[in-house]
Parts: sequence; C-alpha cells; structure tokens
Amino acid sequence: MSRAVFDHVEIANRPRRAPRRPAELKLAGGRTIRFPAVMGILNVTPDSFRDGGRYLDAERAVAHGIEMAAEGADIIDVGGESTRPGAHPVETEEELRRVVPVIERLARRLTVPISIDTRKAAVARAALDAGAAIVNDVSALSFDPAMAAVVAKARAAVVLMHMRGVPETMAEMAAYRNVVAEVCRYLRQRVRVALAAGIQASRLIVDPGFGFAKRGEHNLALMRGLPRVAALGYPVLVGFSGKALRLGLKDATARERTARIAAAEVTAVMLGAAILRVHEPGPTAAALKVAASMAAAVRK
Ligand code: HH2
Repeated sequence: MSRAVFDHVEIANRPRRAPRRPAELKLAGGRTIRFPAVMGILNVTPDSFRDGGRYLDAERAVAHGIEMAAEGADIIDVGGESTRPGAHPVETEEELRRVVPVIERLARRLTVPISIDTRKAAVARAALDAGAAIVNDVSALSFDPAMAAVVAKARAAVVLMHMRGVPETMAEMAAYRNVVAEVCRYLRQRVRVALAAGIQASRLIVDPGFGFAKRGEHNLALMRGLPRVAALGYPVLVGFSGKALRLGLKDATARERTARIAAAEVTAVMLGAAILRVHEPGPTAAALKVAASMAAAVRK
C-alpha cells in the first residue's frame, strides 16, 4: 500500500527538520516491503500474551500464517519464545524445534517475507536458512554477541527494539526522566552497533518497544513522540496489542478491542510508524486502506 498519502497529514510534535521517511524496505533477493506494512504475529509458544498455546502444533501455525497473509499481512513474524513481562527464557533447542519447521513450510507456501522473533543467534541463523528474511530482535543485538554477525552475513533486515533488562525483570526497570529522548538515544546507539557489524543501513528497522519496561504513561509519551523516533531516519515498527495504551481494552468485547487497536494503529502511521505488528492483520489492513484513501481525497 502506498504510504505517501499519509505524508501531508498535520503532525503534532513534528521535529524541526523533516525526517527522511523511507518509503520501502528492500530485502535480500530483490523483495520489497512497501510502507505502511502490516506484520502478522505467529507465536509458536505455550505462553504468549494472546495466542499462547493456540499454534504450538506446526500444521495449525502454518495454516494461521497463510490465513494472515491472505487477510493482508505483508510480513509474518514467527516467534518461539514469549517476551511478555515475567516470561521465562526458552532453551535454544526448544525454540529451534518450535520455529524452524513452521518457517520452512511457510517459506515454501508464501510470497510475503517471514521474520523471526528471537534474541538468539543460533535461532536466527537456522530461521534465515529456512527462508526467513528479517530478524526481529527485541534485545536490539544485545542479548547474543553473535547475533549482529549472523544478520550481516545473511544480508537480512533487522528490527532493533528498545527494552530494558530481560522479560523476567523488565517491569521493575520502567523509570525514565524523558522516555522519548532515552529511547531515541538507545536506538541511535544500537544502530551504530549494527552498522559497525556490517549490517547495511537500508536493512535497519527501529522499534520503541511499547510495553517493554514501559508503563502506560511511557507508552503514551512514546506515541506522542513517534515523529521523533521516525526522525532517526529508519522505518519504525510498533506493536500495540496487549500493551497498556489507555485504549480501554480491559472490559472491551473482542469487536471493540479490534476497532480500538486499529484506530491507535492508524494514528501511529500518521505519526510516523511504517510497520504495524498485529494479531489481526485483516482489520488493520482495512483501516489503513480507508485512511489512505481518505488522506488522498483530502489532498485532491
Ligand atoms: N512485542 C512482543 C513480542 N515481540 N517485537 C517487536 N519488534 N515489537 C514488539 O512490540 C513486540 C515484539 C510481545 O507481544 P506478543 O508477541 O503478542 O506476545 P509474547 O511476547 O508473549 O509472545
């Protein structure tokens, strides 16, 4: 979907210098992801926020990945380790056992790129060998010292996300003087690490890490600060589902949740987000389509 139509939208908190907002991400092998893009979440885990246990069976996981692509997902993000607050780490062997067969089968059946949500170099390497093209590392290459070299060698794209501590402990580390400035400083530093390891600038994606060592007020500040994150000059990925964003999700019905999350996601795109990580690609893709045609109509 063309993202240029969002460009004229008046943005609060816009940095003085207009940011260079990349229009697309080029992947090794010639594939391109145009922004805004929808990343469908496929958690092959027993304990994830929302879909824990549902797709532990490889056949069901593959079927769900295919279904999400048909609904409008531009990327399928496969994860074998939950990173929700308090989640326990998973052994490498177990993570490999969960994700590799699913990625192999999805890569054969889908044209949309696959990303691997992992902090471990061995898992990333096996996933890239199995057909993934993007590494989604919530530790921004800091958990496993071998990760940066794996990404560089494969010429893969990589998501560098902000968090503090590890999922087991991160809730205690949610204290900031200026969360937007601190997140941007961290992401800049992780970009330097990625570039120094030989990862191409055109393959980098940054993510402020909604919900990772963040309380509700931090998530809201980051939403307002998205233009500043976008001003770093790299595509910005955001994931809202299950995160405290004062969307009134606690007592909402499933339909209300879907509508509220989609509204927040469209807002995020207007503020500079390029990739939305979602559990339900269909409603998000539909909301983006309407927002794009509205914006085009307004511009005429
Ligand atoms: N959120 C989760 C996991 N991975 N990756 C990025 N880049 N950004 C995110 O916001 C993000 C992420 C957590 O959400 P979910 O996958 O729904 O749950 P779990 O970690 O329990 O599997």
